[in-house]
Amino acid sequence: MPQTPKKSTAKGTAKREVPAPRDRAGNGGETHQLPVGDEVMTTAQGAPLSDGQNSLRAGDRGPTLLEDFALRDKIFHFDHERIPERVVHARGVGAHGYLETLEAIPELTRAALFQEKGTRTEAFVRFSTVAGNLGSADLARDVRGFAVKLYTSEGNWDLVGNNIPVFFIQDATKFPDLVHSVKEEQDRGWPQAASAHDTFWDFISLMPEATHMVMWTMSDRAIPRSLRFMEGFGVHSFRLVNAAGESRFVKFHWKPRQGMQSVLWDEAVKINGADPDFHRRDLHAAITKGDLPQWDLGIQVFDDAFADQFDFDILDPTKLIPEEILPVRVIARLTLDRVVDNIFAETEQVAFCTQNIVPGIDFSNDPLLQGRNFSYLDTQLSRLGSTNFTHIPVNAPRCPVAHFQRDGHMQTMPQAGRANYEPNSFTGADRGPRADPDSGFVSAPVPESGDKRRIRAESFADHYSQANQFWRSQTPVEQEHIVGGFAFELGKCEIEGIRTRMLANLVNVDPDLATRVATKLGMDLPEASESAVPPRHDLAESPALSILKSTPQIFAGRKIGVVVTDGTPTESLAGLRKAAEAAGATVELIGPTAGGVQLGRRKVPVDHAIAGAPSVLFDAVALLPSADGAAELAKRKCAKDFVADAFGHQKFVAHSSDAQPLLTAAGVEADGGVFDLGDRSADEFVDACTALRFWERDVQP
Ligand code: HDE
Repeated sequence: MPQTPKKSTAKGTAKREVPAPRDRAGNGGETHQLPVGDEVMTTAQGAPLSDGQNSLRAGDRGPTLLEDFALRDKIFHFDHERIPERVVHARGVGAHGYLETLEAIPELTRAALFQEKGTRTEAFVRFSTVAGNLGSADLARDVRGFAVKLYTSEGNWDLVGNNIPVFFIQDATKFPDLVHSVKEEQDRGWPQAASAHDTFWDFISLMPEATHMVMWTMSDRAIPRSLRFMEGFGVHSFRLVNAAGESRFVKFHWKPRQGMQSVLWDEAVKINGADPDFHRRDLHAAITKGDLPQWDLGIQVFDDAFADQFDFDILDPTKLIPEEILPVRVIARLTLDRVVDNIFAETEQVAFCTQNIVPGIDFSNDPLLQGRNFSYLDTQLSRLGSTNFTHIPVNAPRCPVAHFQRDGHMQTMPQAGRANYEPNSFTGADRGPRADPDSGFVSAPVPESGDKRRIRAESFADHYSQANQFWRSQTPVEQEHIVGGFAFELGKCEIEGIRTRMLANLVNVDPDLATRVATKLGMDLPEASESAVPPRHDLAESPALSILKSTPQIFAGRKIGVVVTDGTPTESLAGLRKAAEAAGATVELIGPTAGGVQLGRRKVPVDHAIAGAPSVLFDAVALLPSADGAAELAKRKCAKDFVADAFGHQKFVAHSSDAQPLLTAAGVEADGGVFDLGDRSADEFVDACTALRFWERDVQP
């Protein structure tokens, strides 16, 4: 039966407050924000609606009327809800925060945000995976984007970086080829969010300059445990310019104050199934509960003399400058303190552009950076559909904006005054703005000369030496993971010639690495491929390149999954919770079902049912079932997998003596990483967890 229109229950006569429009400088603009709460529903034009459930029709069962402007208004907007997703970095998560200057550096830069200690600059950050589509899973083996928009008092500065300090290619013209090769293959549409396929490794094996970067992407850096636990890098050399016009080169680093941590590949695969939103959920949870993620902003500053004597070309984005040679100086701290209200309006519409810099910061001649500067504006036009994307609140500068740019799609600033050009002879409000040689942006006066040619500098020719340095700087555990990464990915290549060619390149990186990958692939080791310059294997090791060597021992921000059942002793649970909280970690309860457990006389809610919460979602686990509960769980595959995986993934495991049947059913034999809480305290367990994994456990994947 059709519904007869009901009387609206909303307060139809409530007076609606109309917020102030955006001013000339781009500030305000709250008209963009629909009020939230007990408001009268309206059309996009603001007309109040009396019925949100039924369209307008002639008679109870008659045709819908063309004059139903409310239906048309709603469906029209819905039909156009989607915009093109980003061609790369489509899947991302954003958050608001601020950058606080810890050290003023006026001698290095005139950038307004670095003139005084304590200056706070509003920030928006978007983390992303590169290859996957918008709906792909978070734990893809991939580079993570680390894009930071800083709304400085002299314009927006976008530091559009990654969590890996080098890049695959040296010249922007190769970027479309690189991206085509890694994305789904055009004749079949797969794989999604994965580099483990023929076209990617075909391209990489033919482009030796990519070898250094794939050492990183096959390492644990490409499967971070949390976006909070990874570093960020500006990658290119930029310039800092001071008030006297003197400039120096600079590389930017983001160092997570939470330490670094990654997952194992087997965990990544399972997390993607159990919780494809693992990273975005983790970031959201940390910020909303006040465990605010922070990164130190560090700089490596150097002059031409350093650049000239350095072993590699500082303009080559496939190279880094080891921190042991040029230490990172911390100058500011980034804090993320607010999740977005609306994913589309903020995370999706945020438009990062590498050419967004401010007085005091400048570009270098890195050919990749120069190409990027050309590309990002373009992509925003095709994604956001208008040159006026700077009016969208997440993109709008927080400082005054004054220019003679006019009109275009979705112009939202009613620009006043008579003149829309300059020079003009008007005065006062009709005159409009003028450029100012003293306070305006001045490019660093770097002399340039040379013949116009399509050429790759000889100083860019060494593709293997830093790859070897990266390899030798890793711990044996990390080296084994790299071998596993290559073997998995190349094992997915159907064309044998591609595998062989890649192995031949790896011989140049390190014969031991190549041999181990070949063994895992069951292939013979080929001769080394031809190399433009002889690879060096004598560069000093750089501990900063290893996660395990350089990360602080810290368990704060991590999560312990605690298995409980009816009858779990409340004192052991309370003891564990106390120890975890003292370390800044969280405890989540996992019950046999989602319905909670009976502890004494209380029914206690749980966070997860064990069938839906595999141990890969936690950093360490504790098994505190009652004796009956353990016997029941020991019969269930999900519970046995929970324990066996935690052990196999080299996690710290705590258990009560009642839990023994479950450990036995899972095939776990106690070692130094397994804590019987009958013998050892919860504090000892949590203290051990600061090592994050019990790497001594010998587990064959
Ligand atoms: Fe990007 N890149 N990129 N890129 N990139 C984009 O811009 C491009 C490169 C990076 O969260 C696109 O808005 C070219 C290096 C991040 O919104 C596009 C080249 C680094 C993000 C684009 C590069 C990055 C992007 C796609 C080689 C690390 C996500 C959507 C010359 C230093 C930003 C968009 C966000 C996004 C082009 C290489 C980082 C198409 C042509 C090197 C973090 O414009």
